Amino acid sequence: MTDAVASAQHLFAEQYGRRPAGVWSAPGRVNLIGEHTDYNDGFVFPFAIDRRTTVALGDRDDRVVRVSSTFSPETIEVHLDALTPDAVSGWAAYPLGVVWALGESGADLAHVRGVDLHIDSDVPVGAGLSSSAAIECAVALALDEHWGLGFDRPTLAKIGRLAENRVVGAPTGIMDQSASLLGEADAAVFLDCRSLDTDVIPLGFTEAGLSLLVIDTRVSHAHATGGYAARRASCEAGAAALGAESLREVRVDDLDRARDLLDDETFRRVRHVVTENQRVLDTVRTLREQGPGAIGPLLDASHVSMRDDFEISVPELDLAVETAQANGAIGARMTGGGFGGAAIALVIDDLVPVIARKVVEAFAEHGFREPGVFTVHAAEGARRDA
Ligand code: GAF
Repeated sequence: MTDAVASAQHLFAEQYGRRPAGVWSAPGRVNLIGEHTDYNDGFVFPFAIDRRTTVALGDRDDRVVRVSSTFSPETIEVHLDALTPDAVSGWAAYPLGVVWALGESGADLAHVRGVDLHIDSDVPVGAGLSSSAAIECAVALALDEHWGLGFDRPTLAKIGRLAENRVVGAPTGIMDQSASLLGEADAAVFLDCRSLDTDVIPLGFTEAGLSLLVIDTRVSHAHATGGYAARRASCEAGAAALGAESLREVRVDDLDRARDLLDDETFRRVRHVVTENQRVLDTVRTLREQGPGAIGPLLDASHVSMRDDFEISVPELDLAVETAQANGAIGARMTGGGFGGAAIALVIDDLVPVIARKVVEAFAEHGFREPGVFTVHAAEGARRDA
């Protein structure tokens, strides 16, 4: 039994005074490339990471669901018959939103008994590594198996997204939940967000002597407000102005025509998404044909596109990327929704300590908060642990 499982069982017993019936877990994710393409029906290439959220679950005799966690002192409870999208807020919107979304997606919850849930996590919150999807997917898999609902993983990913869109209120796409549920060790999930076809592709980082460094800027972001929704709205407006159902239908060759039809800002938003989709395809092909050491320029170009065209970077992310590149990273880019969160750098193993130190020094010189710098490995997706 791993420490995380023993700890989840212990914390559940402390909270609820009995042993849990089971423990499930789901990982956070790093997106290797393909940013803000998921809600445009495009391509993404994320992987599940070795940072996980655990959910310990115990049965109840009534129809109440209680949730507690190590990141908040409060225990929230709601009756299954009273669960609506407006009935919950704060961190509990993630787990209880999933309970609502299961029912909304066709699960017959009229006869299930309530549960107690205790949630623990080592996915950093606000770092752009999708701690939210990790909670949603761990809870979705736990309840699906415990209640015998029989949903498959792609449907559970949609259920997690529905909770996030309708209960948390963030208009996000399907990428994070797909990575958390479908990820495999040492591989990334190439996902077509229109067909939802997936291909799990070995990354080969370890064999190539490469490490993936995460630089958490500690600039926190939230996707329920502000820039994320504005970017999504620009993409939808751009697609409509071009007569396309989604930006997935727009090709790099169409961009000259798009420039004449769109205002400058909308054009740049569209150009990011269209070129990013192509970069995902190029990354997958390059990885397969030449190995991970050859994908660096695509990662670098992705960052420039997010910085200049999509305008979702912040000075801390740019500094992290530039410092990693200047000190020998193979490629670097911000990852996730932007406006804060983390950058990633693909780095030769021997250079990890050097680049980590240089980034910390550069942040200090600029008067920025000290970043968190650590390596991650591609790990298995959501699972039952005990
Ligand atoms: C966030 C969202 F949750 C994802 O759906 C995706 O849009 C990402 O930002 C940007 O690529 O993580």
